[in-house]
Amino acid sequence: MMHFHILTLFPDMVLRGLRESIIGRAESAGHICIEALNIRDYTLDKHKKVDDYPYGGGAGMLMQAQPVYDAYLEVERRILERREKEGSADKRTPRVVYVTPQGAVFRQEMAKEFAGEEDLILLCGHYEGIDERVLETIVTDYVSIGDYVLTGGELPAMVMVDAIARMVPGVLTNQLSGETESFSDNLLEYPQYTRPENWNDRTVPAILLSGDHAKVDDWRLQMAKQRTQERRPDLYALYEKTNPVTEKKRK
Ligand code: 6GU
Repeated sequence: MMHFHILTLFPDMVLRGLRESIIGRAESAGHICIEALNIRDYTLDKHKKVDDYPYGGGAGMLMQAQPVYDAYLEVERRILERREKEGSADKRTPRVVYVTPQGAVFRQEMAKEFAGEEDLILLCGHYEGIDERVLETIVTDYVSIGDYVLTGGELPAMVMVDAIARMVPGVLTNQLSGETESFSDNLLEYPQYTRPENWNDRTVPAILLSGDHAKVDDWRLQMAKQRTQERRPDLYALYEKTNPVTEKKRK
């Protein structure tokens, strides 16, 4: 069972989003566990303040180090206590992912790698960011979900938990789908069709009705390559690098 620990100012937003659908069922089934701690609960400020002005001036407010650090210490304490109780052999210190546009862009390989952790801590920033000193103290990985700016780290954290959780064994009922689908080979998915065979005068490609599985597989690969070339030339370049063209088969 993989444990996600989310440090955020909006725990309800994160939990309500992740307790729906497949990820929600995975939690009910005991494949994963998701907890969210409200950073505001750990402030020592009598007015529950968690932010302040940046030294040197500039726009906006920053999250202060103290409440973030104390929330982190509580998660760390819970993890060690649970591992002790379960007699866990895992001696790794949990990774702490700070979700920020100032990070490496999240990719499928990272999702797979993080899915191998027993515990994963995700830190969501708000306002203009977090005091650098607490980041230097606790963060192991800086990860972004893409080159655009959001108002907070909650949506990115939800994106990452979803992508990571579905790679945890048992979460997907169709065990193959986690492996064989989009990006596992730097290719986009091929087009798919379901009933009816004729819809609005548009028919399903005949080869898919032929029952010839080898031909179907080949058609799907060709379509996946064509679509990747057209829509994601950057990904297609990676595909070609990892799948060099072999000597053409001769008759
Ligand atoms: Cl990970 N966080 C925030 N706040 N904004 C983002 C992001 C992350 N990735 C893209 N924009």
